[in-house]
Amino acid sequence: MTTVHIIDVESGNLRSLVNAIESLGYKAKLIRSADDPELAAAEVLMLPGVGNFGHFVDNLTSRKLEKPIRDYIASGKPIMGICVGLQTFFKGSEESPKSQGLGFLDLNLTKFDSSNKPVPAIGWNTCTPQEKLFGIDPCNRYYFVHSYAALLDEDSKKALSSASWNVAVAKYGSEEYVAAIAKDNIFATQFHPEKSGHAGLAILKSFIEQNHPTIQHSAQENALLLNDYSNYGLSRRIIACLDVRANDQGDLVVTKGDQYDVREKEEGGNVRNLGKPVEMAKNYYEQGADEVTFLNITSFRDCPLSDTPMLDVLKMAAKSVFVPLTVGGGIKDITDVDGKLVPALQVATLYFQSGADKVSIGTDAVYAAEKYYELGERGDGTSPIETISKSYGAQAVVISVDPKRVYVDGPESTKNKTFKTKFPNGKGQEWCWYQCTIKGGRESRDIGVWEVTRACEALGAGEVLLNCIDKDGSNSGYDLELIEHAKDAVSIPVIASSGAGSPKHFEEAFEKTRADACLGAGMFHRGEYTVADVKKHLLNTGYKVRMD
Ligand code: 1PR
Repeated sequence: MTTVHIIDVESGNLRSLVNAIESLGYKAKLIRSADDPELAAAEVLMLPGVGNFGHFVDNLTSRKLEKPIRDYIASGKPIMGICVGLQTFFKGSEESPKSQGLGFLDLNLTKFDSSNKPVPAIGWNTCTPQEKLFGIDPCNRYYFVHSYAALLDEDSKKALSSASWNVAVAKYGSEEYVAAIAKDNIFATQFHPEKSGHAGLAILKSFIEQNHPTIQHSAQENALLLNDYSNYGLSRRIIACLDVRANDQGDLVVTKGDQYDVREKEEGGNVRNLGKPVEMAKNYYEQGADEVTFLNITSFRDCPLSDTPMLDVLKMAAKSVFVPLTVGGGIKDITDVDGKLVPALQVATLYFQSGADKVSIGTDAVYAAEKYYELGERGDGTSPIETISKSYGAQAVVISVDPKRVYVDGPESTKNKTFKTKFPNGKGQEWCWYQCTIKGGRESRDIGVWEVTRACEALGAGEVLLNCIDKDGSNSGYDLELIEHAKDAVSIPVIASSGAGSPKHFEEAFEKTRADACLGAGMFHRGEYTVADVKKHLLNTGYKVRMD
């Protein structure tokens, strides 16, 4: 059995890559030091990196790994870089001007232009190789998360081509950049194949087996799947969400509420049990979900770290789900059984090490926003949003808001931002705002979605999961006015949630709002529609969604 060796300089969570390699039937082993005798003996080497360019390349130098890596490359054996691993093959990066890359490509990395699009670039994009390249397929989507890239113009394209590099080119907004490169025994991708579903796994397999399959598509497939570069080139995401809690028998189950009430209406009022979390996550991945989100909905109860069942759920799910995983509920400072305080950053770290790509913060996001305004629109560096974002980057921090619509006579009736709705209430009130709640809707606070999302963006959140208690479980479609209200408030991506009951509702949200992603729960859990049904509907109505 082939063993793949992976350079680990603790610059990120490598569990997903190890899981992906093992799922393909190979062995994976981490190499942490230059003294490891396995490094010289390795037959296939991977160089994965996330985060800061300087931190990564400096670590390679300080751990004396640079020379053995160069020797390995000189031996002609295959090496693959991933994300910052790809960037390491370049000369340097604007991100860390004092640090030097390996310099195999005579080009520097620069930051994407953020004046006309969101940076970091997060999501599913396409890319096109010049020649056959380990099965990279322009009709497939691959998962990217980065702010810096090897941007291309006519001169740099010519230079790379005359140096015999096979380049796969991607486009984000109007900027073209290197999505993958190959020459001799070096191959590298800016995207994460281990998070790019079956399409990504196929690339890993082709690289390990060193083959370059031929890609062929019918004209009809090309018409449906090739990127039209709307939405900056990123496909609209469809997310499956699993609300998880223990039922009355103590089993961990996926449940689903109506306006957050998860108990059956008939006598006895048991917690609704819709299935097993890991099994359902795997099903949604196989159906083509672009992301899977787990929410521990009883996290408002104090739960010691040693007894956090979601860690095991995540570890298990990450073995068979190769798209980004988000986990929420209980990302906060915790007092453990021995009375020791465990900071939210440490809680989040455990989730990242278990396979999460993002953590989602609910109750503490509202507290952080309240404090932000008390301090005169600034943070004090202590909130979970700030500490986690600082360590893992904004793309790893989602805030999950649970608002309800409140009607008022006019903007002067509340300190919170209002707007005039197209749907006045029974009393004829035309103005409304969205009041945020905490602890799973159990307590309302005097702060709105507008205020919370803006504060959290300023504190370092990278995305908003926008629930709506009024719409939750209603199957009546998303609250479109709420989505636009949130999009007006922030520039980070907004995930529309609550109310999806049919594929048409997803289409409606993408057509009538600027939602970056749409999340569904009940309609998938009850088997009314699959994620694939939604994707097919969107594809047939002109949305270039990811098909895997
Ligand atoms: O406050 O940081 O510990 O996080 C708790 C998390 O748990 C929050 O993200 C909060 O939204 C979530 N939560 C708490 N109680 C409930 C509940 O339902 N009783 N679920 C809950 C939130 C809403 C969505 C749902 C959509 C789509 N559920 O997750 O999936 O509304 O549903 P639909 O498509 O069926 O309409 P913290």
